[in-house]
Amino acid sequence: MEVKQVDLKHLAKKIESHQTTGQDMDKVTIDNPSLTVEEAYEIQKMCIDYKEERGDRMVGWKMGLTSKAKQVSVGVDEPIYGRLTQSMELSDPVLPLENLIHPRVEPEIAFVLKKELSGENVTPRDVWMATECIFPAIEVIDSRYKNFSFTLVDVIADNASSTKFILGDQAFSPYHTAWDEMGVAMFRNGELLHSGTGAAVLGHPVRSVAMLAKMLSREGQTIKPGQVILVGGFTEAVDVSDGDHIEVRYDQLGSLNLRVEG
Ligand code: OOG
Ligand code: MG
Repeated sequence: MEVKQVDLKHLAKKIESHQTTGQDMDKVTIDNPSLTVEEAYEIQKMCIDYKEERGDRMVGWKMGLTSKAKQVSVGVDEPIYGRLTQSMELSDPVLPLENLIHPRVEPEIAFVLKKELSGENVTPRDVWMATECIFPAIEVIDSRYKNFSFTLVDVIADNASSTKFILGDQAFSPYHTAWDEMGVAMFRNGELLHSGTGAAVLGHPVRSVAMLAKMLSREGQTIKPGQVILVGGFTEAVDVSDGDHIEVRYDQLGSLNLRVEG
């Protein structure tokens, strides 16, 4: 019997076009139930190659589904990673809705490294020795799948729903505060929707960076100096629509704001 080979390139082209045009699509696992996690990461990488061919540039990584709240809300119970590019970074606290499908925002922090991190034995101590600074951050995710519904393989292939992110202007020393104890509170139009602490992210956000290095080592990849790493949402994400104003207050770091415009 002939075994049908999954055409990863074809799937990557398709997903990447939906990422660019902001049209929703059926889950890739519907027509390709045998797709593996490894193949999904290959598709993710190919999508970024297509973006780079058009002049975009990779600037870092994101971890996703590192908190229980996030895992429960999307029904996928293991951490994943995605790739961040230059065009995803917002330079002003304004989110244009053009080419987005059903965006959600999450309170995060981002590590920026001064030294390369590699290998499957990376520890929190290694991460501290390699970290230059930490920023408060907001991530905007937007699944390309209908109804924001997916399996583990689908969401990996769709670059872990990566869409936009913004970092605060002020960088902080890694020793500024205890990042697991740091509280965040997320407001939409003045209403408090979610709050949590850094401990929600794998017990301590530093563990998310260590886990990323380990996951990348399986693909022979490393985290490079200067790369941004979003550690994963501290709380559930919130839906946003035209005219919304998001404020995230971080203990000891100030606030980040995002205005949503149609
Ligand atoms: C997957 C991406 C999750 C996070 O911070 O947990 C994520 C999704 O929820 O669509 O970015
Ligand atoms: Mg996130």
